Amino acid sequence: MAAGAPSSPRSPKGARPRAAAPAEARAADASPNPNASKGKQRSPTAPARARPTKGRPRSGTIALVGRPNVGKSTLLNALLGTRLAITSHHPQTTRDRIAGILTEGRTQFVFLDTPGVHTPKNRLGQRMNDLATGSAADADVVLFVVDVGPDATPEIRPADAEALHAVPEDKPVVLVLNKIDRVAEKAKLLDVLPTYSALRDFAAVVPLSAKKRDGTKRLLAVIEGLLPEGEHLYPEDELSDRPVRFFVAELVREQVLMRTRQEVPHGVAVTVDAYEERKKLTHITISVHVAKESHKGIIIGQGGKMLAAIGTAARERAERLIGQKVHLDVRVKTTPGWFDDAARLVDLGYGDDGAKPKKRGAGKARTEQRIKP
Ligand SMILES: Nc1nc2c(ncn2[C@@H]2O[C@H](COP(=O)(O)OP(=O)(O)OP(=O)(O)O)[C@@H](O)[C@H]2O)c(=O)[nH]1
Ligand SMILES: [Mg+2]
Repeated sequence: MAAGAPSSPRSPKGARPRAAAPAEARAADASPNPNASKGKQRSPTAPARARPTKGRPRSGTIALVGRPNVGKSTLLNALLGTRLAITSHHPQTTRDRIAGILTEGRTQFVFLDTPGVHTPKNRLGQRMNDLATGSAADADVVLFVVDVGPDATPEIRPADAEALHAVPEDKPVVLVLNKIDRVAEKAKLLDVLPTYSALRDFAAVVPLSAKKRDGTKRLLAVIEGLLPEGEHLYPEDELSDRPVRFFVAELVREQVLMRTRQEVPHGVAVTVDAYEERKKLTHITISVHVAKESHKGIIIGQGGKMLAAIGTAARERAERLIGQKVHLDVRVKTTPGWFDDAARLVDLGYGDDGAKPKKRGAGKARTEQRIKP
């Protein structure tokens, strides 16, 4: 995918280099979408607590860290009040560090969604873990996210304990108990607290449901109290440090995650080969890279049906994101074993560039089209 893509979307030179592929399949789709531009609004259910407009500004980075599938990306979206990061029921959905920026009054929250901390099986997995632990080390505040099951059992999963171990001791850490909508007997949550508190001196413990956006206002208030005083890190009208093209690639990957199973989704990478904004239409060419030739047929589907469905759904969401009609051209390529090949990982957007949030005015990428709140 186009992590930190280097130049203006108007320039074809800014396209990520294409990986070599023995064959290509295409699905083009540019039918009109009456809902275009709706997606630019923050949801009306977004946290809307009035924040001070006077006094010293507060600003800082807040890393969302935890094992895969606990709901970090869902929580990021709930805090921002908009669907920025892709989510899925597959573990290891998030592969990059993605900044989501929320400016309320004099306070700016720079949330860093991170990949789930896990036992890596390849270079990609190692990079993902490095991004998570690096973000935790660099951030001002860490939200350590765990999920509670329907029984709210007080046992700590070893994988949770390991992920917490990766968070530096000196960080203010807020323990977020997510998915409380699944717990029928809420009083049981109290039994969970002593077990976790024995692991670390948490700055606060906040039970919530990211999916239902229940408890996010309280979490924002807690975080605000932990943020350092300082000027805002980003312009107020910015929602992410990533350019639009990054999110378009993610939308395509999200469709693949939704429609495929087992090892297929884990072996898929998505790159933007061309991104051209015209007056009334944005032309985008995307490559879906699969790790095995046999996976190519699965993504294309019978008579090209699967690829067409992926293209249509991703295009509709891209149109809402960009606020303009989109012509999306999706190709499928086989790039064997890309997740263990250092050079291929760089080609596919998984180089070292995603490790740190790009600050205001830093580098050429700032000239790329941005998502506005
Ligand atoms: N019931 C319930 N499900 C949730 C909640 N938050 C997230 N989920 C679900 O949990 C699954 C994983 O959510 P993600 O937000 O993708 O999890 P993640 O921690 O970002 O996962 P990785 O990116 O793989 O590390 C999805 O199916 C979500 O819909 C919640 O509050 N309640
Ligand atoms: Mg995620």
